[in-house]
Amino acid sequence: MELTTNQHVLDFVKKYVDLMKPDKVEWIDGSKKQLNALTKIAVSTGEIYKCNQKLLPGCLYHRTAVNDVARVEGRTFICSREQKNAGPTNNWMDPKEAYKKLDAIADGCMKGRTMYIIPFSMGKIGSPFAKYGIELTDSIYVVLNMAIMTRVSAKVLAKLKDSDDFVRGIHSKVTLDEENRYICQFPEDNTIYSLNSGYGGNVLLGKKCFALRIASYQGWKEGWMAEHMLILGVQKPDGDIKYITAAFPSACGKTNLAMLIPPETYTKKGYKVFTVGDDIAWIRRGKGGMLYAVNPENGFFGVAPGTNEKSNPNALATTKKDTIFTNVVYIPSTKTVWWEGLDKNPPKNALDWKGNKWHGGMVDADGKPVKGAHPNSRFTAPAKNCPCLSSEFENPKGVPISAIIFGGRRAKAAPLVYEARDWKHGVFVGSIMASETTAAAAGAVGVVRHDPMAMLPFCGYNMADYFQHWLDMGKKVKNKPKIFNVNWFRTDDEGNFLWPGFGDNMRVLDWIIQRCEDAVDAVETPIGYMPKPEDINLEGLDMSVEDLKKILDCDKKVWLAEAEDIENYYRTKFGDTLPKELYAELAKLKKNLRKRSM
Ligand code: GTP
Ligand code: SPV
Ligand code: MN
Repeated sequence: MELTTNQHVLDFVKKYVDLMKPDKVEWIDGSKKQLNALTKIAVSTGEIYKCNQKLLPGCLYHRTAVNDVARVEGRTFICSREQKNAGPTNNWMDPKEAYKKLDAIADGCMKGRTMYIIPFSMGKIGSPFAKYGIELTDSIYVVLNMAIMTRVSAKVLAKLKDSDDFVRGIHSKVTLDEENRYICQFPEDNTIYSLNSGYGGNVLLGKKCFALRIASYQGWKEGWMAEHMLILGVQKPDGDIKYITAAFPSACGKTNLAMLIPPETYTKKGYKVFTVGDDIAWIRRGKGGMLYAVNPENGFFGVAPGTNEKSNPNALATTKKDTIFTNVVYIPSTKTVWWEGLDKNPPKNALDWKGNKWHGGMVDADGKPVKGAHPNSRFTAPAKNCPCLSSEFENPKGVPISAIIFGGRRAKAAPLVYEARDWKHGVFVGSIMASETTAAAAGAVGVVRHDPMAMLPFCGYNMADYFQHWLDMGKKVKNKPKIFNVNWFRTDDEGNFLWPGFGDNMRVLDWIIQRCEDAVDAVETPIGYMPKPEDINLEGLDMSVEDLKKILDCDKKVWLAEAEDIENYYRTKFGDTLPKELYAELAKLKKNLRKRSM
């Protein structure tokens, strides 16, 4: 039954029913009863396996197609009317051509299938931050994931009333043909069109496509920001909570930092960390001349490999019920799951992420280890399962931000932490972010590339305008967050990490908070303010101040080469379109690096 009389919604649905020609149409109200019935169907067709309901109540298992395991940046397009509005860092297609191409692929693609109509909200329904969407899909897996990751409910349609202000999401698996896979965003039409994929970021349209690509465009037009950032709160022994957001590229540690458990030297003093979000932050100006952030999502779509009782016990606990596991190892005898880095007891008789027989210690014909879980295998878990979920998670006004952190995966160059001198310099620091690529996107892994603000794959408009928007926001905000850069991934020449990371990142957050409170001094270096090594708390850690100094360095030769690379990046990518302030910051960096006294 139709859940609305909104003519815009009905027209939208009709248009794609006529095109895609499903046998059946089903409106999703998000009720447990309906989701259970859909799960039953998906189990009967083998799309989904039910896990052991005693050990993992409500948990499900799914494998995607082997050629469909990550975001596909090469096939992701911003279809703005003018190419210059997609900018130099995005793939662009003319919207008319794009619709024509996609409609041709989609023609009749749902014959023999059911179209599910999912009304969903990004952000708490009815809150000032909330934005609504309708996703059409032929995948039960998508329906079940959206019901965890977003707020799926008929209430969305009630709130929408007869308004046209909703994002239109169109998805079909079609035939999962890689050659015809397209993830297209039409920012001027509030529309997302995704064909021939069944993998997370390509098909859970509320996430990257809407909450970042479309929302970043909306934020630019409406004076707010949509960022690829986690949000966490650090509660100090006196009870005061400081909120921090952090932008790291995909698979570079957001979920881990957001759910961090502080080392004992902190917990015994009474420090606690609370999670508001692990991937996306929508940021607006608010009370007290500050920036406020909300997490528009309702769940976590986290990287499974490496998640364990030691690295991230909170994430692990979050996945113990009502969770969907994708592309991890499945153990038929116990109906449980496993992934590399979960524990030291890999199963003896299991199925790998491709569905092939697999056992721990398996090697291929060349003697190389065969992984059981895909490196980008994921869990989809409800936020409310998270033991350290912030009490402010649903606060419609968001949380006030004291600090913004940028960071990437850099084996060399970038120090453990440094602070920008001011907002403008901070925007520069974000704009020069570079990071090694990961398995979260199809393509080579471990290649350093520029990824400004961790938004390279997610900015829905011209990145030069995005930089200007950042600069403009700074001008409008009185009590601006301080901006920092971190790097947990420095290695020695053998490739070993030089910083313990994970929970011990609290030691860096501690310094950051002290800087926000003017409670600690810093050393001025050519790239910004750095901690005095003795100001990073190393208590309980097997690390000397000498070791720490190795990752709290600013090697001028390395940074001069870095500056050349930034100059080249700026000039060849952006040329004259780049805000002049950023060229001025680059000139300042070069000048500082040539100064003897610094
Ligand atoms: P997306 O969901 O793709 O946006 O990823 P994310 O940024 O949330 O990354 P996540 O926290 O899932 O971490 C990705 C990988 O980085 C995992 O394999 C972690 O084990 C590893 N990792 C996270 N934090 C640290 C750290 O502090 N040090 C080291 N060495 N590895 C880390
Ligand atoms: C990322 O790649 O940054 C993710 C996973 O968070 S996906 O939803 O696939 O984009
Ligand atoms: Mn992400």
